[in-house]
Amino acid sequence: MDEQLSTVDQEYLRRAIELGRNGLGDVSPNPQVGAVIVKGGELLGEGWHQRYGEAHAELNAIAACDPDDLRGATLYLSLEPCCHQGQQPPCTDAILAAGISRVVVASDDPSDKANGRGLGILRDEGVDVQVAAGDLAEAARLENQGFRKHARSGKPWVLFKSAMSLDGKVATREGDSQWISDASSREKVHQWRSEVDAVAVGIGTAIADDPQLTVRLPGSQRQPRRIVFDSEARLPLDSQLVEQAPEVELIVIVSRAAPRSAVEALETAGAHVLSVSGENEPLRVSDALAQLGALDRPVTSMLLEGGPHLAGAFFDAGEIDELRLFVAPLVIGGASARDPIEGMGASAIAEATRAVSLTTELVADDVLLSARLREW
Ligand code: AOF
Ligand code: ZN
Repeated sequence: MDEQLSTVDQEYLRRAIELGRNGLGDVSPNPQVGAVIVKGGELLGEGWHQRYGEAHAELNAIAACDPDDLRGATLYLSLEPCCHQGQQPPCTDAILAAGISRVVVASDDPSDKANGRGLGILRDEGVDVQVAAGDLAEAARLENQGFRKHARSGKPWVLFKSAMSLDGKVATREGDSQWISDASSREKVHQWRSEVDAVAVGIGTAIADDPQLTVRLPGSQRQPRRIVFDSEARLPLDSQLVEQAPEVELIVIVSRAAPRSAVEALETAGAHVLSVSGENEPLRVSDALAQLGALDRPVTSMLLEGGPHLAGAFFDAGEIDELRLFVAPLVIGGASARDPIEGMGASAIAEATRAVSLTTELVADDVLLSARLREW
């Protein structure tokens, strides 16, 4: 609950956050933003940022209103308005030109060009500006974790997903893992793939499963970029990942240990190869994430789909931001059967990473555990 904002304000702000969600998957690397305009208790118009490079939420909401009604209206925003000229004009100009007299904002924009500047401009021009705190602010921040981590660290936000048995195994001792989770759990994963910029696996998983890592849901068009962590450039040229590279972008992360001929063959087949450095795997993961975040079209969010070795390197690098674990009603056993996260891990429980939030959900016969390790 927010003490400062009235119940009515909170309701419209919640609506703005909800509208922002419509941009999920389409606005990246921009944030999801929703806007609601109200005057005298009457809803005048709504809008959201629909697609990267196109109009911002504020402009869409303003366009949905009769311009004559806007003077003295209140604008509710899930994210502070921009004040810079980018692909779009500054929203602060549009807000002032419309004569909007009050702006209520749910969350900050941590990028250098924003960071409270837009709110300062509006205040200087006499607009009454209020910023939410508490649950609503958190809900708005959670909507933009990829945008926020990328703005603050230059790296993509990482969601690690895995499916394990009741005894915490992701495969049998022979490496068989198809399928631990229920078909409806696997459909959820396709939904998550459609919501992130990229899907990543390690070379072990790429060779063992020959996955496509594409979204295969009815009506889905947008595909995440596919990333393989493959130090020695061993990804087979006849793998499904490489064969689809001309249609769906494939990025292969190699180290200096990769033979030049293998790198060239992957590039000729249409893959984009990034060479990372660092003396151990966690450092190479960090370098890879920094390079992915610095691309012309940056990767701001990533679904990490395994396997345990790569997940261990991400975890040791401190780069797993959220975990989603399906627990299936199976017991596999076996001392050599693998578990979701390897690497070095913590040496003492006091050093283990405690989740900042944990939720559970039943998906058919599986339990889905969602744990945030960090919030941005
Ligand atoms: C807003 N409202 O709906 C969005 C904002 O290149 P541009 O002009 O589209 O600017 C993109 C930046 O603007 C983006 O990185 C973020 O800081 C902010 N996004 N701001 O006021 C919006 N999408
Ligand atoms: Zn804007």
